[in-house]
Amino acid sequence: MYIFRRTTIHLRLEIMEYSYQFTHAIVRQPAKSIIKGLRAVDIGSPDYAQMISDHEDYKEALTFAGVEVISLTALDKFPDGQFVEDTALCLPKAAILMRPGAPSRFGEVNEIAPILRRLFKEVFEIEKPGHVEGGDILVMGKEILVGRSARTNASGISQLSEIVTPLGHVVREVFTPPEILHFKTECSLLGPNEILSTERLQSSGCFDGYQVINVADGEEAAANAIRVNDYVIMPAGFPKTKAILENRGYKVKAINNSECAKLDGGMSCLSLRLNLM
Ligand code: CIR
Repeated sequence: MYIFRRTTIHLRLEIMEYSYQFTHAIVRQPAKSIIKGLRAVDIGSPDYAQMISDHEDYKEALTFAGVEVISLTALDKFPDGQFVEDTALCLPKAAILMRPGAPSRFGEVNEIAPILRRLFKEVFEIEKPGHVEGGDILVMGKEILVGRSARTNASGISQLSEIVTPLGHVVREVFTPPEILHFKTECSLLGPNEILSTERLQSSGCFDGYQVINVADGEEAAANAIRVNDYVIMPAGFPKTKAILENRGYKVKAINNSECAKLDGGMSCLSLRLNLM
């Protein structure tokens, strides 16, 4: 009995640690077609040279945090192709291919599938009529929060739940507020049980049971960050939130995100983070 309990505790810790301990990250180079990328509100065309330079900094930050970066070539036919996070969910034991809710992004999944099939023994798929985009998924160890949104529907969430339950996870369905693209546009995993969030997302009650740190007022876009091993990688230009995190003991790296932000993209959407131990 004692041994069983210890094993259970060990597995729980392991599954939690996997949520921010990574060995690899997959990114895709931005394509020149980014100017045609999807956006909720047009606040100007992204500057390609700046985006490439930011992407280099992003890859460097990932490397600095201790992951091996797998950089895929740009895909001109998919203007949003650099936002690889939306195409798959990578768990310790398996990968799940998503089915984006944005029709222009369907084909991106076929582009990432062969790479994930090489890296994972088990690869599952979300099927019609389900839709899920990775940006709506927040893995908190055993529990996986999935936000229903304009891109992620009930069928997709229930398929995801059926796939991940035998892998030791539990899906909690939450709701992405209509004014934001993805659930993780406004929140991120920081540590075991700890989430960075905007106040407006937290006030929906979706984080019951978790410790929540709010971004500073007026710095809502800082909520899309990623914890990678010992570092939190966040968008630059949000000094108050950076200070909040540093005061809590987090090591922070800030990366310019001005161009991706024009396409509603941020730190999480630019990579698929994997633990291939
Ligand atoms: C889109 O609308 O699909 C892209 N322009 C942005 C995707 C951002 N993805 C993410 O936050 N996971």
